[in-house]
Amino acid sequence: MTMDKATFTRKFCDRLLLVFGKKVDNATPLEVFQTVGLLIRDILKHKWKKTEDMYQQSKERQVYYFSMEFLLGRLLYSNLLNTEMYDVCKESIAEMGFNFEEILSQEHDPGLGNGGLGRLAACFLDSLASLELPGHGCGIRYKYGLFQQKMVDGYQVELPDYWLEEGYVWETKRLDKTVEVRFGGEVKTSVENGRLSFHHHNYERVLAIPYDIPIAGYQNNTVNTLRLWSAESTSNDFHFHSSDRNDYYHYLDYKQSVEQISEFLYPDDSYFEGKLLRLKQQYFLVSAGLQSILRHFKERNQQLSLIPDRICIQINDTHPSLVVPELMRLLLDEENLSWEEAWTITTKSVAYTNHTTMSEALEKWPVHMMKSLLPRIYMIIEEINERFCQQLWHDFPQLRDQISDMAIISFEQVHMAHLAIVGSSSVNGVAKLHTEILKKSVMKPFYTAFPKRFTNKTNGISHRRWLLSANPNLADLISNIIGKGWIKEPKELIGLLKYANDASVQEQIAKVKQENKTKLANFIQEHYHLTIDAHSMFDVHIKRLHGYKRQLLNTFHILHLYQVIRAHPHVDMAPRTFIFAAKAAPSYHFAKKVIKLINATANKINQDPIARDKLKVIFLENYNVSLAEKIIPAADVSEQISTASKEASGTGNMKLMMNGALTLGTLDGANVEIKEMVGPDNIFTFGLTADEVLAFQERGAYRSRDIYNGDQRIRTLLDQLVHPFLTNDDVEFKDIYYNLLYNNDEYFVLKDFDSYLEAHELVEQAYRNNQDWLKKSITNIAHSGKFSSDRTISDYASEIWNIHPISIQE
Ligand code: 26Q
Repeated sequence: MTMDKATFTRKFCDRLLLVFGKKVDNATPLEVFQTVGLLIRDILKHKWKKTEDMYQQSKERQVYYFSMEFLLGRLLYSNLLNTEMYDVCKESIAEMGFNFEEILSQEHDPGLGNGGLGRLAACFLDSLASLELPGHGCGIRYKYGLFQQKMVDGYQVELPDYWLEEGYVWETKRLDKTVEVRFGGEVKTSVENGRLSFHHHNYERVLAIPYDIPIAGYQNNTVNTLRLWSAESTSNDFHFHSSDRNDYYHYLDYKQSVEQISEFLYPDDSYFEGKLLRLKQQYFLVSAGLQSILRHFKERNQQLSLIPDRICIQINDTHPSLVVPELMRLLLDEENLSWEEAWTITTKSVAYTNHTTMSEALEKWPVHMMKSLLPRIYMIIEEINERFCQQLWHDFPQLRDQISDMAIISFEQVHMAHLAIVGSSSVNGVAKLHTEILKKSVMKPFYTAFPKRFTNKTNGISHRRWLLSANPNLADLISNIIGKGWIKEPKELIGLLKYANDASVQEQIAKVKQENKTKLANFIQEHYHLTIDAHSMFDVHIKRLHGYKRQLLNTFHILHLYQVIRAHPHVDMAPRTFIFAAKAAPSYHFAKKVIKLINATANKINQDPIARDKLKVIFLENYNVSLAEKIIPAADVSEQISTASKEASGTGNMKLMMNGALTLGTLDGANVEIKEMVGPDNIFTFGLTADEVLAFQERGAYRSRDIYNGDQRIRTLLDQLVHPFLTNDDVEFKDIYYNLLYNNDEYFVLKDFDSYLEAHELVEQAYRNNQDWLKKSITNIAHSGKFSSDRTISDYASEIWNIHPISIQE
């Protein structure tokens, strides 16, 4: 159903009057945005219902993607493209005298994720719908998203992100789909008809209310659902008519404790800390999601043994791994199946994606916490563990020594990764190298026992969001050169390859890049009052702030360049602008110091006339999807410099490559596969390999102090940290200094420094050869089709989920 402009404008005016009591001439941009949102939602509603009906009737398998995070980004632009309403709406809005970009920017970017893992979930939903695949998202409707970051005097300050303040135009509350989730209490057993049964008493009741968000496919009729659960209280358990006036206060306490569950998203500092509220969130998601799936399933089918034929549950990291015991509980206690039947159904239905090999980030919950919060679930985990250890003992004599390493419960902790591996039929890593590390080291004994369970699914990104929507000028140019086929078949981007040397194409690509850079420079001028040279090389490092991502290494390189310029003010170098954006977890002290260091470096360099036309450094605050959409199209160089073996995949690397930036990176995560695709001439790699890093760690053979002692450049840099150079004191950065020298530089910053410098020199040389650079840039874009999440989702669909497209008729 498409609409012409006159109809759209008429409907718009009617709605505006109906909802806000306003005429066009005095409507605010926010009201205009909301009115357009409502109209587009209406268009989606028809297809949404059709899709739901078709799925309801279908006997095809459907996937449910369980994730604690969905980092959607703004939806209006993509929904306009998907419904083919973009041109009509844009023109109508302009004719009514509004600025279209300003209207789009009214949408509060929903920050329901930390970074890669959450954004991956959002890209997956986009691809599922665009490929007409039956896939549903299942998550939490946090009242507060990831904090908003403000810079105050160069320090990160966190502010709450109340993203629902103006309402969320895309969601629909589904009170009729409410379920109940139970916490705490005790479990009693009895024998009924010769069968042991379990009764949960004195638990706390929490209502889970779903809010559904439509996920529209690109120019097709599929509209899938992302269901986000909100925790609410029930007043049914309270006897307000009793004379005990404390009842009311008890009720308020209870209400508060319940609503806390979906209050906020936990920031990730890649260091696991068992917080009770986080465990509550995880069980809340899992229990609500599974109950709703089962209820829906039972409306269509009687035979529970069909569950694995109809349903697949993919868990995004271990965060939702309680699906294993919760599905067991529902099948055993509510549906009265035998353990064996329930176990077969569960393991056939669940699949697990791992996103990290760093042991400090692995989830291990204290037994006492699990036992008191989820007594029945804990009993089931104990039983799963018991049977699993027995199985190892009997079936895998070669692993007998390792049973205690593989157990789900050990040292009074529940190992969620072990639970997830044991309880699922598929375990996958997110890039080839990462999967190999899982198989060779982190999960080795499990791989020995269940080799077929392990596969790789290299991550991908939605080329529709990250190229078509984020960089419309480049998208148009590409379509002019190779046609529009790439939008549905991203592999067709390879058609650009034959133009890599074409002077006219190079010129047009350069022009688009320059426009994007100028646009970003204007944004920086307007918001930061900093003038940057739009013709300088834009070197960008944008991702969460973490030690292993090594924003520190980048900063050291910048400080080193500054040192060179001070020593040789007339040195010949390509002008460069270094752009950072990153949030640090509020309690991650080291990461926050690195932010301060970047800002102090920027301050020093940007103010120094000696560096004026060679170097600029800027830290853009509040990194989120919308900011990424501004930066990525303007990037020349993509910094992907994690300590090899630590970055499971990375997806920013793919977004930047797709927008024509060249990667400067370590052989880590998906960088390895980017190199495989583009070839060594079109990427700059440096540093220790993953094997070398792992060997150093195993043998304890690295000594950062030796490097400090042996390298004058490094000594200068580090000593500056503990002298009044960047700031007026000598203590601000002492923690960084100590971390590198006394904590032995956990992430090999000093070790890779020299090699990083050399790589930067190659980047600079290449950049100075404009034509050659453009050829490399085009080559990168041409090969980026492989990193579309359409490819990733097709791989999951055929190799893990066994799901097929369901075409929705209009
Ligand atoms: C866990 C427990 C308690 C509180 C928070 C968390 C938590 C939350 C988020 C732990 C981890 C995360 C997010 C991890 C993440 O984003 N990982 C990234 O996933 C990407 C998609 O696969 C990869 O590309 C990145 O390499 C990986 O770092």
